[in-house]
Amino acid sequence: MFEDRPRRSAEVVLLGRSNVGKSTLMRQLTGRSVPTGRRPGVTTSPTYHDWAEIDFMLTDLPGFGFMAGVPGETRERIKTAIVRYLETYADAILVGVLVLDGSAAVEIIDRHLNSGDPPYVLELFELLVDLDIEPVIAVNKMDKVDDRDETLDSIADRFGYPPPWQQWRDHIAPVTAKEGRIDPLLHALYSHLDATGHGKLRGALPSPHQ
Ligand SMILES: Nc1nc2c(ncn2[C@@H]2O[C@H](COP(=O)(O)OP(=O)(O)OP(=O)(O)O)[C@@H](O)[C@H]2O)c(=O)[nH]1
Ligand SMILES: [Mg+2]
Repeated sequence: MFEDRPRRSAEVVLLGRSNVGKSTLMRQLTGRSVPTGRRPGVTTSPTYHDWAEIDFMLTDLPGFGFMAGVPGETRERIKTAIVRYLETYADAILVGVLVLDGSAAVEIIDRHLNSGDPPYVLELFELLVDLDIEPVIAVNKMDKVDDRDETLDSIADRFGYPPPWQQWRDHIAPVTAKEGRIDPLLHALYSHLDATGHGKLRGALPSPHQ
């Protein structure tokens, strides 16, 4: 399934439910055009964005969760593929960016928790931690969120980071990918690249505006 993965030893992956804005974020991070808003769930393999001149790539993993018209069996296959991908390439993956839709995430997580069904984003988050992949929760679509701090505190809490969320800026990054407002994510990525001895890879990513 992953035969076309470029042989790179440093990688950042984007993962998250379908339609949260992973591909939009990818476009902002690479400056390249990436198809967005496509019919979800059709592609079950990752999209790689490789920087030819350096040993680094950014990977857009398939979206998971409910997708209109996609059978449960396909959704299960995608989940399994994501887990296998992370396990197989954990040594190369420096950061796992878990992308959430800030206007919907708390409700979705709580609905699952209340029905006794572990939310898949929390399971994935724990898998990243177990595999020693630094997790960054990119809370996207902040343009649609009115109660910013309350929402971010709730998200922090659900992922086990005691509020206030501002204490966890290396792990919680509010963004509006559609408008190119991604500085908090860039700062979080930079700090993890630096901490893992890959500070030179900063140059592959855009510069923050401030
Ligand atoms: N309001 C708002 N909409 C956004 C933002 N970022 C992305 N979107 C929209 O969300 C929709 C889905 O974006 P994609 O980037 O295709 O989402 P995805 O996570 O790649 O979806 P899959 O490929 O299906 O997993 C598109 O209509 C985007 O324009 C944002 O910051 N704010
Ligand atoms: Mg996409």
